[in-house]
Amino acid sequence: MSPPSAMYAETSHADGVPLKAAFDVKPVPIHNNKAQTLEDMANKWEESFKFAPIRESQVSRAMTRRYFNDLDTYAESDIVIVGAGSCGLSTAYMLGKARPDLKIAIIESGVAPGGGAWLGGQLFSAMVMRKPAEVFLNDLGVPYDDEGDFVVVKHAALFTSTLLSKVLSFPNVKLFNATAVEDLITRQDADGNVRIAGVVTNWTLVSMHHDDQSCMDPNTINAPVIISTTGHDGPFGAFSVKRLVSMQQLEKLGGMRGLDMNRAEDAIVKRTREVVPGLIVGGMELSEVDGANRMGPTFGAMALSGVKAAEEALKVFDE
Ligand code: 48N
Repeated sequence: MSPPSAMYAETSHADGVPLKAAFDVKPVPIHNNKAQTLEDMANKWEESFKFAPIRESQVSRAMTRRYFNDLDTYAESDIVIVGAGSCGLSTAYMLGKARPDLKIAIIESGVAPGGGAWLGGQLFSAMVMRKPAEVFLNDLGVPYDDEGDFVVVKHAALFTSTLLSKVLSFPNVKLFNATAVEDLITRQDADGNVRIAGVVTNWTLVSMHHDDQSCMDPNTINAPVIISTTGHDGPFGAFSVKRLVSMQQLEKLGGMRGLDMNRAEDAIVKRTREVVPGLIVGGMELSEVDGANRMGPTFGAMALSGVKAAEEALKVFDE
């Protein structure tokens, strides 16, 4: 087997440049890729198709440099949104549009953001939103069938993917997915009044296994405003409001009530608010605080609760 140095020299993408120099040299594109359009590629796979060369470390550095730069940038954020479900993403959309000057971090425990909004209900793909939530869809540019008092988006994934793509395109919004908020940062004033001042995060797989692995301490993000939209179910559902109870900032949770669409959606939107100083709660997490009914497979309140949560957060920055 050839010695490692000779093996590396053979495989360095700069072809024969000594290994050390290969790491430092800016890769000179040696690929005379003529393809400018997909049509250029058609039926030429054997004749001329070839990917440009790469070294694995370039991929690693391309990812890690950006990720750790983002962690550094958002270690001090203006707003942290906990949960990238339909409410959290709607909140981020409104904030990203309104305030490109604010640093907004979204912490999502799942690898895939979107929460419960990939299906309209059970296994059905169409998503219902009651009017006037179609106003949000119009702003987002999502088409729908108008059924009079409500509208139907042909696939919930069309709504969620459109919303997600818009949110991720904002330069001042960063999504940290597969990352869980596992505690809240607090500050106390001289009178003992507590304000939420940031979040404590860890990789979700770590957060889910604190009981069966040796301690892995968390990371933190400081921010003056936290918007919690962690939903009502799932492994971390209603996380922030449950934590407020365990840290004795809320006496108890009202507990989500039975399904009643007409009562639930108005209540969730109207009650989206700052529950304790520094922490705004929206979406279905809110139903656990006040004992609001659940609405089941209709999503207008999630979108408009996000609109209201953004409005509440901006009051802090507009003061
Ligand atoms: O979709 P959800 O669960 O929550 P919402 O409030 O955005 O939307 C709720 C909606 O999907 C419904 O439940 C519908 C309307 N049905 C109502 C009914 O009556 O059944 O999204 C919450 C997101 C999820 O993606 C979670 O993974 C995430 O929050 N999450 C967290 N992310 C980070 N850290 C945490 N501690 C955490 N907890 C939950």
